[in-house]
Amino acid sequence: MALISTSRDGFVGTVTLDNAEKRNALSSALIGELCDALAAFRDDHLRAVVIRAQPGVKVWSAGFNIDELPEGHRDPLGWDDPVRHLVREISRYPIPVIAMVEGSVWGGACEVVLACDIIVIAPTASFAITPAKLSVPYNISGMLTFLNAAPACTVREMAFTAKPVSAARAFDLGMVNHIVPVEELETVTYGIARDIAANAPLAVSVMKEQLRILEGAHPVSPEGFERLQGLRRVVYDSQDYLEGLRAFKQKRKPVFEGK
Ligand code: YZS
Repeated sequence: MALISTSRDGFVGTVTLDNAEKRNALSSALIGELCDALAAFRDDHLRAVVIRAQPGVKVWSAGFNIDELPEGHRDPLGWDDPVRHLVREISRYPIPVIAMVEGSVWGGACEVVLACDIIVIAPTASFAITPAKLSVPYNISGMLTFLNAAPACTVREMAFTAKPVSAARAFDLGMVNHIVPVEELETVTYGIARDIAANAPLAVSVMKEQLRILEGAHPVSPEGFERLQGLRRVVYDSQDYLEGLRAFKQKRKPVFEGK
């Protein structure tokens, strides 16, 4: 069964997340389809891509498919994890990607949206950084996505509390480009997409790559990197990580003991 659908209008492509039953959780299957759609749009030389969910959804995406997280003693968010592939694909994609969001956005999906080039939201949107709810050690480049998208004090509050930030607050903090009434979401989003598509694609594409490289220009020493990986390992080797996964599957609140 297709988990996304696609359409195109002139130089603008659209990917619609289409698995509302599972709240558009980012399974490897859904991400595979999404990456294939992006590749097809790139091969056809489209000039702007919109990623959206079905109109009226309460949940834009529930984030990483928790059922696919490993059962401990393995980095749950390593280099080959599907969410990492998708974030890399969007940020290295030579075409601007616009996230059009109504409804809540959780965890890995929050990173996916914030990795997009332009974000247009309805007042129903909200954003949560959730690793602390599950005891997941978020990966290092993912933390950089958050830091590039929001002030450090906001990232800290969002990461430590795991509470959703409202659409209005996300806009006030500069995390998103536009907040518009839901009836205007498509008009504004596709207006931006058409403006981009009317411009010089080589120049747009190279500016996108320049910004990606400049945003990522944070040197980390080998020792610092190894320290962070070692600290992350303590988390995914912990009892709390297993408890976080178990509690989600059993639909109950986790009881964390810090070990
Ligand atoms: O019971 P069924 O089979 O119908 O399935 C339910 C949910 O189990 C499923 N589902 C998910 N399955 C896998 N992974 C998910 N993230 C996920 N979210 C939901 O979808 C079916 C409908 O879910 P309900 O809970 O009944 O829907 P609803 O009452 O509308 O509540 C929607 C929310 C989104 C509030 C609720 O599903 C929820 O809290 N989901 C988990 C949100 C979350 O914490 N996501 C972060 C996932 N973690 C990550 O992205 C990173 C690894 S990290 O943890 O590091 O941030």
